[in-house]
Order: sequence, then structure tokens, then C-alpha cells
Amino acid sequence: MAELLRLYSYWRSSAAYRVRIGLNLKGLSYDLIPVHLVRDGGQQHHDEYAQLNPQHLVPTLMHGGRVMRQSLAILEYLDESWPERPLLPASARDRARVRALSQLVGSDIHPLNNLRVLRFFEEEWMVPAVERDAWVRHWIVEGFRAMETLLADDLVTGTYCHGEAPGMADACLVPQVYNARRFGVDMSAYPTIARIEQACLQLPAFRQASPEQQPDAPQAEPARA
Ligand SMILES: N[C@@H](CCC(=O)N[C@@H](CS)C(=O)NCC(=O)O)C(=O)O
Repeated sequence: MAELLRLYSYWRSSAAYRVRIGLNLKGLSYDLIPVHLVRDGGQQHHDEYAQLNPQHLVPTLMHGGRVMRQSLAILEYLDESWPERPLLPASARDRARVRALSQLVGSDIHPLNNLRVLRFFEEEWMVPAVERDAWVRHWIVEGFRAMETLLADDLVTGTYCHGEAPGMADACLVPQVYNARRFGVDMSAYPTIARIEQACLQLPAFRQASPEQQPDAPQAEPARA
């Protein structure tokens, strides 16, 4: 497994953020290749990248000449290839729980709010920004209501989504909370989610994966003299 890991990422992509967390939790070093989703008409649409990822989406992971797509599949690939510090628990039942929590975010919240969906509203249907943002909040609130119940009502929930070690569900949840905050969702309605997010953000693996820490994040404006 000595081959180089190369992650195609965008600083604010929550799907890429999941994989950055997974790589960091595993202690794996990787090369980060920024793909700017807005600049130059969206670099995800450029031929060179579209050949790697015909869906024109980030993230894409390259490892030993193999190309991998879909953040949850990539996280599982990392877990199977580097079993130490597992992202998924040991028993099939517990794995099903963690996968369900992860998919709640990855399959049922995030796709409705993706950049291409919001762009379609704006560019094809001329939906005003205020309504577009209300759509985003609506689907996050729907998903978080269920996620909060699932986490709060289950004794298996610990400091993290599943027990006392961070894993795949946390790698999905934290980027989604980042998006929720960005769009003005009131997180006080989801105390368990907010508590787990804060616990995760204590860990360097999560902090170093955060959008603002990425090399392609816009630099803060220098303070004026
Ligand atoms: N299901 C995919 C979703 C990937 C995805 O939607 N990526 C977004 C960024 S978070 C993207 O590349 N959007 C580009 C676009 O909408 O044009 C995964 O989990 O990898």
C-alpha cells in the first residue's frame, strides 16, 4: 500500500470534506489536487477531470493507478485497505447502523442541496436566492430532525455517532453541520448533533480537514493598515 494517494477536492465540498476526515483519521498522507467548482466555468467540467469522474463531481481518489469515486465508497475502501483505526464498527449490525446514519446525510440530505441543483434553480428556473436558500434549509432540517432522534434515542451513541471512537458517520455529519451553519439552520434544535460536532472538532483529524484549512480556500483579506 505504498502507492501515493491523490485526492481531487474542493475546499467547500462536503463530500470531499468527508474523505479528508477519513484520510486524517487513518493517519494517511495524501496529495491534494484542488478542483475549483466555480472558477473557469467549473473545473469539474473540464475534459481532464471529467475523464476521471464522468459525473463531474468531487471527490475522486487515485491510488496506485486506480480511480475511485463516491465519498462513501472511498471511505469504505480506506477502511478495508487500512484496517487500523476503523471507520466502521466490528459487528454487522453496528456497521448497518453507521452506514444508515452516513447515508441519511450522503444520500438523503446532501444531494438535494448540491451546487448543480442550486444552479439549476437559479439558471433554468430563475428561483430567487432567498427561496433557494429556504430549500436548502428545508432539507437539512428534515434530515437533522430524523438524525437527532436516531442519535439521541440510541444507547450506542457515545461521544461520537457510534460509541467512543470517531468514524464514518461522524465524517458525514460534521461537513453537513458546516453546511447547515452556512445556510443559517438553527442548530439549537439538534443538541445531540451539535454536541457530537463539537466533540469531533476537538480532534486534529477533523480540524485539519475543515474547509478553511484547505490550500485552495480563499485567503483571509489582510487587515488594513
Ligand atoms: N455522492 C457523491 C456526491 C459528490 C458531490 O455531489 N460533490 C459536489 C461537491 S460536495 C460536487 O462536486 N458538485 C459539483 C457540481 O454540482 O457541479 C459523493 O458522495 O462523492
